[in-house]
Amino acid sequence: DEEDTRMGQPQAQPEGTEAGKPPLRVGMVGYAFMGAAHSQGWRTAGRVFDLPLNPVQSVICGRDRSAARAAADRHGWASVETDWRALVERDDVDLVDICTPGDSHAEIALAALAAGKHVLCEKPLANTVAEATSMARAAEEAHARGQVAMVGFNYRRVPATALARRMVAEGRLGRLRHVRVTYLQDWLVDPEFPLTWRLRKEQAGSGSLGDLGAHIIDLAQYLVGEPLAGVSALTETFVRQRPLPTGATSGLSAVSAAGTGEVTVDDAALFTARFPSGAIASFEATRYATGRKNALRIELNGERGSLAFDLERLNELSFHDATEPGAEAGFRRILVTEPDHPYLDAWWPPGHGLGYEHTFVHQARDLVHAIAEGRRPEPSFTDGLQVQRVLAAVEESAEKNSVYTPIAV
Ligand code: SOE
Repeated sequence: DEEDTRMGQPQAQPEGTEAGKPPLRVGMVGYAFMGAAHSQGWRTAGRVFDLPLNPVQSVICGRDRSAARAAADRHGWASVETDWRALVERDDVDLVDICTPGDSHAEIALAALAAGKHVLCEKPLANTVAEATSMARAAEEAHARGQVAMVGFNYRRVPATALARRMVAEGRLGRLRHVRVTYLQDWLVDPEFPLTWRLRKEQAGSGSLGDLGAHIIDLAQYLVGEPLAGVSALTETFVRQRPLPTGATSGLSAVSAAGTGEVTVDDAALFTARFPSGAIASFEATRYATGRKNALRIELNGERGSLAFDLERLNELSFHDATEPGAEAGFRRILVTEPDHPYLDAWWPPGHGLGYEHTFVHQARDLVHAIAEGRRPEPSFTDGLQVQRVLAAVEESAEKNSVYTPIAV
């Protein structure tokens, strides 16, 4: 497909990223919900943070030209492609940002790495362990050539979760005993909600497990600082037939057409797990938790203290310091809005909180630094592969009536 560049409209340099800094020219594939979120990240990162490279929104790609054109205008992209292969081959693209459903991640990422591009890929990294393995291998080889490949587990970039990681690493909780994690949403409660791509195995890989479970697996492993050793799981699909959608998805949903189709993914996934150091964990991922909107909650209990986080109150972290005198100890709320908290020195005056979209700004910031410094990014494709192995072990355990399933290394 021919390129659709708006001539005579040079992209404005983001404020604070004065000319002179080398550009990082981004090509993004996909323009729906995640495309919009990543666009905000690229547009804002250089305005808020003093970055070593200047992100430039070069080109956005979508199969429907007029929809992609509209997304480009809305979200600030200079040009449009309708074939991702053309985007990947463009000389004015340094980084390919993959915001498509999971069934195209591997093909696009492998082509982008082969073309010498850096890559940011939405979660979960792939739909199968085999795909994720080839992506992680290609990323390692590309790293030796100076390329960087990151997977988009954006909840590591909430200031409160980054602070929690710092506190765990500093030993504030001591030896960990319990990790309790849930990710609860309710957008599938209505049985008339249409059969969008997130409900089809061939596109999404799995259901709540890959969509939400992947986030909490990554976050738990990141906070604890080690990979899971094994899982015992059960999964369930509550509504097996849903109305077929028509037209494009909007947000998470779409307009329903006549007829129904089969839901081929899990609606909910529950599992217990072990960490190698001895901590035990429980996980729950569902899109049927009536009244819970985006309730990613994690609690860590250690010998010296506990931490608790809830994404629905994302500017807060609860901390119980068990080394304090018993009569005064108790959970206290840390308002994670201060300049000495992760990411916050670049934002607003003290006390002014952040939201969901800022995680994508922080993600862009961290990726730009990794590229400029030639560092392996966190989370890398190898980290994404490890999460994929946990997802596969959960499915295997559930098929075998919850038998304990070690995570292959
Ligand atoms: C829908 O469940 C969804 O948008 C996920 O796809 C995202 O990964 C999560 O961050 C928010 O919820």
